[in-house]
Amino acid sequence: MSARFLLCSLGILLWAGAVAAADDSRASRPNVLMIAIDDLNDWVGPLRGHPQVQTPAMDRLAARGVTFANAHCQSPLCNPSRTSLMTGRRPSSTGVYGLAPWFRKVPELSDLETLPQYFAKHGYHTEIGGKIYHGPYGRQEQGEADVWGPAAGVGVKPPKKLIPPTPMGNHPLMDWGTFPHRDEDKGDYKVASWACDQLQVQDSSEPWFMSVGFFLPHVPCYATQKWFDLYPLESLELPSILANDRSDTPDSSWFIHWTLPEPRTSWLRKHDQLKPLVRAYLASVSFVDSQVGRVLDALEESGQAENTIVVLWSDHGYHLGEKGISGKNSLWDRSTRVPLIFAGPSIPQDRRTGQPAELLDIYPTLADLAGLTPPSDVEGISLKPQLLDPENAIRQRPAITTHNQNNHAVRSVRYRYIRYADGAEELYDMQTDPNEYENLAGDPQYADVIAAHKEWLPLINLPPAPGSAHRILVKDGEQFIWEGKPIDPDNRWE
Ligand SMILES: [Ca+2]
Ligand SMILES: [Ca+2]
Repeated sequence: MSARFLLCSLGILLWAGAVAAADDSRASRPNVLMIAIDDLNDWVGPLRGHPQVQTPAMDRLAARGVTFANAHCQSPLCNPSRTSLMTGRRPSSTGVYGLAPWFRKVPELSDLETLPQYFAKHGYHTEIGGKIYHGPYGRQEQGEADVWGPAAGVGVKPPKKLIPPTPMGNHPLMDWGTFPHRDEDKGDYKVASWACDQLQVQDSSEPWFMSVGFFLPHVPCYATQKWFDLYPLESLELPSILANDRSDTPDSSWFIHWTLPEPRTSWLRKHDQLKPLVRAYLASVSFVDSQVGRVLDALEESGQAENTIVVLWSDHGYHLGEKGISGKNSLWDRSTRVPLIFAGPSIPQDRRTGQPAELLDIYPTLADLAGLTPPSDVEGISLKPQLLDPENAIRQRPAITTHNQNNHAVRSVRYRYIRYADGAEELYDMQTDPNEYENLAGDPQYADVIAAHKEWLPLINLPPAPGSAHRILVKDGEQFIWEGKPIDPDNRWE
């Protein structure tokens, strides 16, 4: 027998042993089904953010698991929120604050290991369908996922916009209402169909990590008539909107969303569009919930539900008239509070926690739940203690949201503290004032509360990453500059 043959045989034996060991560990790993929803605020059954909202699928998921009732995004905008969640880094640690860049284009960030890549490294088959990263970012790129499903999209659209021309250029996405079409022709329906098909054929001998991202209730809020019928206009309840609510918020609270295509409340009122927007948003939420339901049904039918962790999240919240605006880009609960629900093996059923949680925590939490050691350099904290003991496990760290350099919100169990780049502050007692009407920052009796929250402000605050664009605010000396143009604070358009 030649030495070469011996070595070769030994090699095969070692290789076979390694494969067997890997197979053993693989077989015990749970699958992960991550469902993302775009621009969905707390208007879902489990968070009770709107008294009339109907989301039976999310209710069903919450009944199977744990709802984080005080979960917040890291940035109130698609790209920075998703970049943070998927890379495990705060916006202030990457400088990704705007709708651009795609982080892979930034030399210092290009090698970051994303959540699916981390699972792929540990033997998982990975799939991404619909909106997980912002826009076209990462789509079909080698190494981001094993399988790419359909892109997210609106799907069928009406021949022309359904609402009057909106300010700031009548953006084509700024639209809402119903028109004759079929649910089957919507982008989210197609994404759900893809996910259902994939769940049917997933190999049960290999763990998989599937990300499914829905587009609605992102504008345009188009839904078919049946979803509008759930919310008759006559009985529709509007959110609580306080007149002059911004009289006690600093100028910087305007600077961080200085000019945007999303109409302000004054425009909505002037054009009788507040109720139609609220109704269209609710209809879109119920439609997208039905697509979540289809995916959850497919998971049940696949026979793999018992060994699959499900996590559902939204990338940030949405104002529907509160504090003078529609849209996101603010540091209040309306923009930052998001649904975050986990269900699956070892997670107790029908429980909730009011401990603060961050979308940043999803990365280490999923790793932890899969029995893997979370990477040491991700900035989130595993939520496993809260998942195992939702009512009692304290999370020391508050949830921190960042919008552009040096503007942060710190949300604890009881308070929301906001500090802007120019030092301006807000403080709300969320227990006595859940709508954040009264800014307590100037009241000396809250000095200790402010000091305690200030401790948590991020120490690293990078300037916008190279290639940053869209919704970027920078401060040059005393001058604030929005999207490249100096802000004139006296020329405020409310
Ligand atoms: Ca979004
Ligand atoms: Ca106020």
